[in-house]
Amino acid sequence: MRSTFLLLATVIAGCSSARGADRQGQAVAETFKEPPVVASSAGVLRISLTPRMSTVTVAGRQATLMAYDGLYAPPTLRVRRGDTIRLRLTNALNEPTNFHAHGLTVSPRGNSDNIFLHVAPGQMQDYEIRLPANHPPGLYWYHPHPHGFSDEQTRNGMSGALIVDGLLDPFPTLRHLPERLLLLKDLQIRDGRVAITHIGENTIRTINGMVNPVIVLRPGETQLWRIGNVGGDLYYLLTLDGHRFQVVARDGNRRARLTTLDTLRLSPGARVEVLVTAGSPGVYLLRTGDIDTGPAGNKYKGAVMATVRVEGSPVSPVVLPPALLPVEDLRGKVTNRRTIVLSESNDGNTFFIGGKTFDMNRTDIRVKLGAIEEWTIRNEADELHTFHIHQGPYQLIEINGVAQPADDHRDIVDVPIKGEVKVIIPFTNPLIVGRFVFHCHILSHEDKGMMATIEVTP
Ligand SMILES: [Cu+2]
Repeated sequence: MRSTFLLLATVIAGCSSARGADRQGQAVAETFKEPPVVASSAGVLRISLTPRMSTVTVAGRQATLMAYDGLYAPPTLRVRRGDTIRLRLTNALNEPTNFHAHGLTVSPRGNSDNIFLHVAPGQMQDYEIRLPANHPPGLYWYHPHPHGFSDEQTRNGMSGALIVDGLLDPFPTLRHLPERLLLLKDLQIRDGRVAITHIGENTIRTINGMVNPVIVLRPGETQLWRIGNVGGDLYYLLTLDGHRFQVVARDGNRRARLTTLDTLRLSPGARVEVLVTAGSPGVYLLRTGDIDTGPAGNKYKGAVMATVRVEGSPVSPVVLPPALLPVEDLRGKVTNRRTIVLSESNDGNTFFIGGKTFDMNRTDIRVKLGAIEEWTIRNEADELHTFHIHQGPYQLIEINGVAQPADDHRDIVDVPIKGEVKVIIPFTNPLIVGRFVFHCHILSHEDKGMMATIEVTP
């Protein structure tokens, strides 16, 4: 019990003060920093990752957890369009793992972004993931995807960023803006390990592995913040006191225009890239709000995520472009329609798509390359689920019958309780021929069955 109270005290101290006098360690109120970067060179990104049990310090507490190379915030992979990622994954865990590049439009076959490939304990696997020359630039991420282990490994901290460079390149006034990466990850520590605990209680929420880091901007300065929810199961509802966000991209896909929002909602797995323009000198808190995912879901309290200090000499404002670049509208191009039903057992322990739990040997949907399909995703449960499909984004066209603006594509959407969304998925890129999956990105749901297979044939 005592350790639980100490943990709470640590978190509260971290939340209440930017420079917080934390008795237990230095993780609270650190100066903002980002994970190490491994960038491509001459078109190739080479990296080795070794997931293993590691003892790390998070929020001033030691925890023994599964981590890539002992890092709770593992390297950011930074590539350009057309590059190849050559990854050597050495599994030093005592359970299977693998590597998934979330959101990338790349091949699902062989040793590319193939989640059916499992790497057994003690085994090594070389991956080769080729990005097409026209791949959308933006924030993607990587995490393990072996069915039954995805949630646990991701919640332990096995997730990092994958940035395809060039998001702001077409816009002369924006392309040299300073940028920051904010990876949101939650942790529940019990007895020095990551607990499989009820979401909410004793949850430590981190940015790049830090609790309440201090981010400094100059008055009037505009920065590009790339924000990703790379945890397993939690939602974030971000606000920054006295400021608004101008959304450039969602899930690594640039929008047709900047949209100003007070609140950024990040479902598990979602990313958003925003411009933040600092106001007058002062201290402002970046907060996440209270979340309620429904009667059969979870409720958890908000928290302070970071402290933003605006100080120093003012910067003259950036001229924002009136529009970004056009985004393809897939409405009117649909070749086929389907309905996908998400549901769960009454005890909340088994999760279904189309009434079935996941079977990697069963092919649930077959699609011919070239198809553009409209899927109605219906949620019959008493809690939120999300819809994510591998090998590329889709266009969201309706939420509960309400038409949505055709100004972005994305790869994560919430499906309302007892409600539905309509999306249009293009199966048009020859690269995605093969078998892959779609699933709820609340990873505990995915591991308990809410995933299905799809095969795109030539
Ligand atoms: Cu779900």
